[in-house]
Amino acid sequence: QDFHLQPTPQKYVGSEDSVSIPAKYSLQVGAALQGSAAEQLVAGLFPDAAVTADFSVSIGMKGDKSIRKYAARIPKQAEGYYLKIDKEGIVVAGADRRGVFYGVQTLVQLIALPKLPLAEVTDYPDVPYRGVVEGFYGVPWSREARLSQLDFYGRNKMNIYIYGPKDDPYHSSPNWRKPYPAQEAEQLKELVECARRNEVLFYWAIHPGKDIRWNTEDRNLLMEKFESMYRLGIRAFAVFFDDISGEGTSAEKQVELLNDIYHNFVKAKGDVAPLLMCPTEYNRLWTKLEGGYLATLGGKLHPDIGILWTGDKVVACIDKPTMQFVNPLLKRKAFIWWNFPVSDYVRDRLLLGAVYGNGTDIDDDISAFISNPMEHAEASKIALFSIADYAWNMDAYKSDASWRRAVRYLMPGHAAALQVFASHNSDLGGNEHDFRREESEQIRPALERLLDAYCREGKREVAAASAVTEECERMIASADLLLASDENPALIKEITPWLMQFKLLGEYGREVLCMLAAQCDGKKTELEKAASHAKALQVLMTKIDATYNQNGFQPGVKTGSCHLKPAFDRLYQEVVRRTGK
Ligand code: LOG
Repeated sequence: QDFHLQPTPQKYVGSEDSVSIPAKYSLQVGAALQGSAAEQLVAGLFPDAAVTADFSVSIGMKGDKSIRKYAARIPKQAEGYYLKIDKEGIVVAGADRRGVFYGVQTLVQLIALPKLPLAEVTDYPDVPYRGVVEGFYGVPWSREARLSQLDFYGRNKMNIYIYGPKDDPYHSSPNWRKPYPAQEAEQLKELVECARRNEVLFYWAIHPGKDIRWNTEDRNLLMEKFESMYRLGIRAFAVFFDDISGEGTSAEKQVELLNDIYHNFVKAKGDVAPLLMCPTEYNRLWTKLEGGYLATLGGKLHPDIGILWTGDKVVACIDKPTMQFVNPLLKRKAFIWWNFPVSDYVRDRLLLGAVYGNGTDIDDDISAFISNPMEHAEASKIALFSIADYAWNMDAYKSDASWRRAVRYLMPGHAAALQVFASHNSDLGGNEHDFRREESEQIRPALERLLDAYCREGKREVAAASAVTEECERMIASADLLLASDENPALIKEITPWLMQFKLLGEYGREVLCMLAAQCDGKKTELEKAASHAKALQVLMTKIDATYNQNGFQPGVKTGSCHLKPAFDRLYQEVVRRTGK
């Protein structure tokens, strides 16, 4: 049977042979796992355990009696696990609590297969923290979206979520000083509980720098806010100083505040995770070495405080040189905040493309790899799935294969249609960060041949024309299949305007090719018919662009904008030019 565990494990040794779990089995769960997420997951998988049976399921972490025999096989890496399935039973032995949970998550994937293979998995993550920072501008994710995300992180072995949506008034200025109203507070509590069930560390971030005054009053208000968040169950905190100007940007003052929080809040509580901070100079382009900002952080910020870093620019891929620049300055391994697939500076686009461009040799240079996603939560999972895969096992990471698995994961029943849509919705177009992504790669050669032959010689390259027509047919059918599907309603809701636009673009491309054929064959009536339809489709696309997603930044709905739309427009104009109209 064909399957791929997600994220790709470090070591999987399987056999063709399989076992079916008998009706009667015993279950031993290590004492230290009482009440843990792993125990809850296991209880759901094995609800009817007997006291003794020939088939035994043993779950435990290092030191537990239940898995003592396997202690030596547990990887020494944090969050590692050893999983064994044979004819006698199943063993999951974790290096720690989260390791056990991840072992059970792997078991969940294996049990879902038609046959449970006999296998041994020895597995652990490459990067200590893997996850998401909800750190974009725009409409913050809904309660439902966040709950679904946290489950998704658990399944994909991501262990951190940082709550920091720029447009939550209680995260940023001036309301960072105030506690959340009752209803929002309740929802945060619920999220914290959901994160716990998924072994996700729930960080709550504050963004006070736009109007903070460096006095005792604001210091106390910040501490009180953290206290109120602590009372909601939050046990991990971050302070963001990005995108501010003025007094708030002082490195000395930021360090003073953070060290104060570290000693008098984090350490004083005793059960709070390592403090994180996002600096004002959070990327190389914005770093003024002569100002000494980063040197001050590096030298004076308590070494246990993590520092976020987006790379060489606000939006950039991360590689060895990125890390060689920043780590010596910060005097610690930077905590990578990757600004992908965030789309708050290109809001008329969907970024559904493959995750590629990051070095696969940086696992020892980073303390974390977390992604800032799109305001479209469900659509962001395409990228997040691959980011989880990459950060877990960099050596094994295969961008294209991971992307296809991500698409299949989101809509297994419509994977082909979603893949067509995703492959034409990935580039950002020209943007302030000069960050671009490949788009429409498969059809590009045919598009180019078609354009070249027609624009230069007025010839219709038959093979290319039919390849492009077929792609247009696929676009139209994919859009319809997805729009009509109820397989993943949250996703379809987010992408509906783009699906509508995508269908029109397919119809437009098809009609433009009809125009081209008619022009080449000298069929005047057909040419006129096709041209008037193509023109109508242009009008409809403009209307969608002016009607949906009307945000105040980059309003509109762009699709296939990197290669398809420009090629169709160019061909349309060329037919018109050659017709002499
Ligand atoms: C913001 C972030 C925003 C992102 C992309 C950081 C650290 N801060 O330029 O909130 O989503 O860029 O637009 C940022 O990246 N500022």
